[in-house]
Amino acid sequence: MSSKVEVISGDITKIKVDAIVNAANSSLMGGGGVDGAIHRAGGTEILEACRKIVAKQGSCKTGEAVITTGGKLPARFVIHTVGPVWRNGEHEERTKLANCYINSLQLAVNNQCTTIAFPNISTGVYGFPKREAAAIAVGTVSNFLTTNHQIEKVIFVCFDEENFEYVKDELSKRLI
Ligand code: AR6
Repeated sequence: MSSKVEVISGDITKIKVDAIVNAANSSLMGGGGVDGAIHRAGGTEILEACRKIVAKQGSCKTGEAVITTGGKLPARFVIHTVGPVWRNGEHEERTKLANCYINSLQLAVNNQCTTIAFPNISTGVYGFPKREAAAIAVGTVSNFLTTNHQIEKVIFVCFDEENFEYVKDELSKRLI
């Protein structure tokens, strides 16, 4: 699996993959952080698609994921997932964060994607401790790739140095 997963520093809106993942909120109506950046760069088509999804199925629950067009982004699709707000670690935050990665990957597979990029879900305003989030992200993606062979490339796109170092550490542990 090692060569299939990489970590880079950068802005996820610039990445040309089949799908980029958005750290959204359950309203799917946009927000700050990476969510704001994706909607700004991708244009109104993404929000329109989100509105249709909400009209049909209601809001997106924590740990779940939905897919829309990538609009003007280089990525074909945006997968919107809702990470958990960190409270004290006793509200199933870890399981819910892992579900974000699993459900996003499964949705990518269902839509014939082979390449996908993730931001560090929940580690911004949602306050999930970054080191632990990195371990969950890398562990969950690695497990998924052992049983699914359609995904050829997973890129962790880290906006801040701390997340980059933690994800890099977690990946290097798995290369030994
Ligand atoms: N590319 C990649 N990563 C980014 C970018 C970018 N352009 N911009 C920020 N990040 P956050 P959350 C990183 O707060 O914690 C929104 O308002 C950032 O450094 O975007 O899941 C939503 O609408 C951090 O490591 O998402 C929700 O209400 C990571 O993205 C809420 O924030 C996640 O930070 C979700 O909170």
